[in-house]
Amino acid sequence: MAGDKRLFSDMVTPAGLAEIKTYADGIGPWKPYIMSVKGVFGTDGKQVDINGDGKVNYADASSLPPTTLIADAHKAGLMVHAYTFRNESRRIPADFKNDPKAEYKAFYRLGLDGVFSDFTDTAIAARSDYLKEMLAK
Ligand SMILES: [Ca+2]
Repeated sequence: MAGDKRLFSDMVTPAGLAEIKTYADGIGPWKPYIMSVKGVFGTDGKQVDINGDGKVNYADASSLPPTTLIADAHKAGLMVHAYTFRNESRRIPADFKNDPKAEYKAFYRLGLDGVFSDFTDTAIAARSDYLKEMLAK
C-alpha cells in the first residue's frame, strides 16, 4: 500500500534483516526459507511418486542443503522461529524417514531458536533429544 515493491525474498537478505531488526526481535519464516526440498522429475515433467503411495508430496522429496538465513538473522541480532512442523508423513521430506523428530533436530542443529508446531509434544521431545545431544559433545 505504501508502494514498496520488495518481496519477502528481499527481506531475508542481510540488508532486509538489518531493516527488520529496527522494529522486530525475530523473524518467523516458512521452513523452506531455511531448508528447502527437491523432488525427482520424470521425463513427463511431473514429480515422481518415489514412495509409490499414489500421491506426490514432501515424502517424495529430499532436503536441500540449508540456506544461510539462520546465521544471517543471528548476525543481525534476530531470533528465528520457523513454521509449521507437523507429524504428517506427507509433510516430512523423505530423508527424515517419516520421523518428525529427525526433522526438528535437523533444524535445531542449524541454530533455529523456536518452532511453530501443530504437535508441541513432538517439538518438545525433539528439543530434549537435541539438548542431550549437545550436552554429550
Ligand atoms: Ca508419494
